[in-house]
Amino acid sequence: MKTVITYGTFDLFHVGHVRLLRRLRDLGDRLVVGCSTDEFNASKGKHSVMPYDQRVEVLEACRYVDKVFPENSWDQKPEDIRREGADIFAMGDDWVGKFDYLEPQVEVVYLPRTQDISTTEVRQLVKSLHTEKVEEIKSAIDHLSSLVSGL
Ligand code: C2G
Repeated sequence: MKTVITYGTFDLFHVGHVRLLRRLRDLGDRLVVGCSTDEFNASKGKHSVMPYDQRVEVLEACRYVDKVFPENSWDQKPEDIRREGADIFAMGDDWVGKFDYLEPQVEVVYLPRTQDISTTEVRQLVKSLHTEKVEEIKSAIDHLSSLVSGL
């Protein structure tokens, strides 16, 4: 039984997350995921749209994921690896080199990220759609008030 361990925020779960988790699961027999808590993200200056409980619920519903546990700090990884009996530590390659210090306790692997999709891009898209909608409403109100003032 080969255990793979990974970490992430997994906010606004998207196809990039799915493809990474599938490839990670294919590296072993069991995939365990450390999900960053809202408090830990706040300490990183990061604020996710989905609260921790919902991000965990989504991860647990993903068939590639066998277990989810909270990530509260940067330095808990060696203890997590020991507790879970992890054989492989793996992340997307935006973290390349950052976790090499975990060898030789565990094999460290970085996988190519999925291009052209990220939580940041999804947030920006939603924001631009929102702004667009607000502009539309504003011009409708302006049009209406000009009609009313012309009566
Ligand atoms: N990812 C990917 N392709 C994307 C977007 C993300 O493969 N298009 C991968 C990232 O490389 C990461 C994982 O999905 O391995 C989760 O990404 P985030 O939720 O952005 O994780 P992050 O906030 O970077 O947290 O202790 C480490 C941190 O918890 C990492």
